[in-house]
Amino acid sequence: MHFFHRDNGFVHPLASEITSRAVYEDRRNLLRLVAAGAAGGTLAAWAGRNALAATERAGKLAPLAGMPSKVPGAMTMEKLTPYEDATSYNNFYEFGTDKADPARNAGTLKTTPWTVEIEGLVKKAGKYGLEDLLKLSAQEDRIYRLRCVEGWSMVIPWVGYSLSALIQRVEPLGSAKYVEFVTLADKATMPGVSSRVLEWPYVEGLRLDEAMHPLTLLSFGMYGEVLPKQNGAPVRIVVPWKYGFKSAKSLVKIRFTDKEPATAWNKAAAQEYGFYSNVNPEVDHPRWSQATERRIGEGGLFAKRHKTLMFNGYEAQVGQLYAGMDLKKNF
Ligand SMILES: Nc1nc2c(c(=O)[nH]1)N[C@H]1C(S)=C(S)[C@@H](COP(=O)(O)O)O[C@H]1N2
Ligand SMILES: [Mo]
Repeated sequence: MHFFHRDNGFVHPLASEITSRAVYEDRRNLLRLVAAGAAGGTLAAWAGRNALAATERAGKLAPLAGMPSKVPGAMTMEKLTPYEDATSYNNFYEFGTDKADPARNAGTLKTTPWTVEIEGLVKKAGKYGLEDLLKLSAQEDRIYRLRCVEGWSMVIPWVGYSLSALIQRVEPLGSAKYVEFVTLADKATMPGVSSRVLEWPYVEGLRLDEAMHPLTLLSFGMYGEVLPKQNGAPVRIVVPWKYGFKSAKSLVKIRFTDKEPATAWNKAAAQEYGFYSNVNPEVDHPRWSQATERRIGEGGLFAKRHKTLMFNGYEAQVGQLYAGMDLKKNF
């Protein structure tokens, strides 16, 4: 980001309250078929799942069942990014700055046991084990666009639940206005943490109302399986209307504060990466336009670029959070 030039191309049905086991299974099968490139991500393709079952990818990771989300806007029908692309073209600087580094190097990440510490302006501070977090709320499938500030995008079927479920459980104090996300920085297992590309640990943050928005996801999986390490196992944040770097991976701490958190990319280059970092085609990065994006998996250099959408296409859901704000100043 700071170091890279603009990416220019080179390189359902609604769930009923009680969703049956069979529906979960069908949904997962669809996600796998799509991941294998065997289906187009449409319900029509879903209907053909049995015929295509033989092409199902051999699951390398443990399945993580989710039910189709009921949160408005959480299920784009755009074609999913192939699983292979979403798990081999990554930004996770703790494992190196090359797009292929996380897939190559993240095998060393030890994800069990794992705890997330809740601290700061909150009643129920403490360490929460992954097993408890997994059960805290019902897991949902959510298909979100992911737009990286570098000018590329993907469509990823995540599994998780609204971060608001966790926030409500831990009871923030009235004085809490922001949420800070701190991610793992372990020199022994993360080769990038010895470099000075960023200040470690990687820190991100949201305003409390942004963190409480139902689209903000606490994610444990993707493509119907537990998160691959390169995608931020075992638990990460996904904020679909903001540039990808706000979606912090491999979370170890969530801190409630009354001050805007100092975030990793803002500390590295404040004039380029603001606290808000809402996807906005009208606010260019100082070194490149943000008007369009390259969809990963669509044929590289010769594929037509997509128009970038305001708030990454989630304006109807999140626009109200920024009513009256100058989005050019608060970039
Ligand atoms: N801890 C941590 N989280 C991170 C990053 C990182 O370098 N370290 N990169 C961010 C960036 S720039 C993007 S675009 C997304 C990429 O997520 P993905 O690899 O799952 O697509 O992760 C974000 N979360
Ligand atoms: Mo990114």
